[in-house]
Order: sequence, then structure tokens, then C-alpha cells
Amino acid sequence: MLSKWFSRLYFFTLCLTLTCILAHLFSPKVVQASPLPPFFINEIHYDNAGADKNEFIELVGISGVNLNAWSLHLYNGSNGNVYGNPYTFSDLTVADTNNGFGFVTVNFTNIGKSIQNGSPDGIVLADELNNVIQFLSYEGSFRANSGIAAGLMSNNIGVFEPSNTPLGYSLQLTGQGNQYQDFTWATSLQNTFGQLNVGQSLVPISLAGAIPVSEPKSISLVILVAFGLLIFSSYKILSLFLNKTPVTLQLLGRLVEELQGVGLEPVKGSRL
Ligand SMILES: [Ca+2]
Ligand SMILES: [Ca+2]
Ligand SMILES: [Ca+2]
Repeated sequence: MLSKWFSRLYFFTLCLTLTCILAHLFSPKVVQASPLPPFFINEIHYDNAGADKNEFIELVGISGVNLNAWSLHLYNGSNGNVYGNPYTFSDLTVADTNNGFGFVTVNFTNIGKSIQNGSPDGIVLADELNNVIQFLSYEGSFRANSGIAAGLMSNNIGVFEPSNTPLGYSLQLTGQGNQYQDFTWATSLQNTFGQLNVGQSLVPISLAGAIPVSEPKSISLVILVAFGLLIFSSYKILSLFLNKTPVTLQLLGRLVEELQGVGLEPVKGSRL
């Protein structure tokens, strides 16, 4: 009698353990489903009254990231081709200057380059693997014919610098957030070279926006399997203690009956 009740308990525990394993394998887990690109173009100056000066592109992004091998490519919208050599960042770890974000600015005038005045013209930001992170344009949009963005359409920022733009002004992203889509391009404002833009607020990145997805949980699975084996071992030992023949085969037979009850058949040729 004791053995019968114990075998029922064992069968119940075995089924419960299997159910836990399956439930755990497919239960949602909160992870950052798609990491944000760590950097995006934040400010641009390409034209001003008189001779163009201090033409620059500013990036903003997550501090602590090393921009080594990231690059900026300038595109001429009149033919869709790259002009000049790309600017490639060397070993540069971005400092935290605002809520976990930092700014990086390339002054093209200072390195003997100029940024064309449209219309339209474009800028590509690429990561260290040459993935195009952004392909922005001003004074219209166009398709790239060559270079790193060949075949891609540009995203027109919708604002521009007229030829009478005061020296020291620029186009800047305004608004609140922590990714490019959170902000809006504003018409020319006093530039904020290497600093937070006018009307811009950077929100720290957290898991608040994380998306639940199903992922295997290998460590937890190992623990659950070990728990199941422990129960099995305990049963074997107690069976010996009670001087009863282990009823494992009976239990497996019962499991087969249960599976048949829900329309599942054991594998043909198996010992079951
Ligand atoms: Ca220019
Ligand atoms: Ca042009
Ligand atoms: Ca700025």
C-alpha cells in the first residue's frame, strides 16, 4: 500500500517536473530585444553667409563606447556619389557628459575638407563593421549610386541652412529621448558644438522599454533537470529501503497510457 501511494507521488512529481521544464523553456524573459545604435548624428553645419567656416558634424551616443573604425561619408546628391575620403574615427572612447551620453564632433574645416551646400546632399554614419547606421540628407532626398550606401535612399531631415545663415549657427535635433527617432530637426540655431543641443533633453537608457521575448534558459534548465534526477534517485533508494521491487517500468507504462490518452504514441521500436 505504501509503495502504491509512493509510486503515485513519484509519478505526480515526475509529471510536475517535466511540466516545469517545458514551462520554463518557453516562458517570456525580459531582455533588450534590439539594442539601440549607440550613436547618431545630432547636429550639422554646412553653409553660412560668406565663405563657409567651421563646417561640422556632431554625433551623440552612449558614453563608454569606443568609436574606433566608425566613419562619416559625404554624398553629393546631384550624382549620388561620395565626395572626398570618408572620415574614420580612431581609438576614441566617449566620455559621459550628460546622463550617460557623450558628444563627438568632427570639424571638417579644420581638417581641410568642406561639406557641400546641396541641393540635395547627404551624410552617412557607418559603424565599425561598415553597417550604415544613418543616411541623412538636406535640401531633398536621393539614392546613393556608389560607396557604402549604394542603392539606399537618403532620409531628408526637412530643414536646411540658407546661404545667409549667420556664422555660428547650425541645424540641431531638439526634443526629449535617447534615440534618433525621439527628436526633431530644428531650423538654424546658435550652434552647440560638442554640447547638448538647444531644447534637447537626453533620457538615461534603462530596461523600461525592454520587450519580453522567449529565450532558452540553459542554467535554470540544468537546475530543473538535476532536481528531477534527485527525485528519481530518492525514489530508487527508498524503494530499496522498503524492500520493494522498483516499479519504474510500471510508472513508464503509466506514462505511455497517459500519452496515449492525449493522442500521442510512443516512438515505434522503442522499449515502451
Ligand atoms: Ca559648405
Ligand atoms: Ca552637392
Ligand atoms: Ca550639440
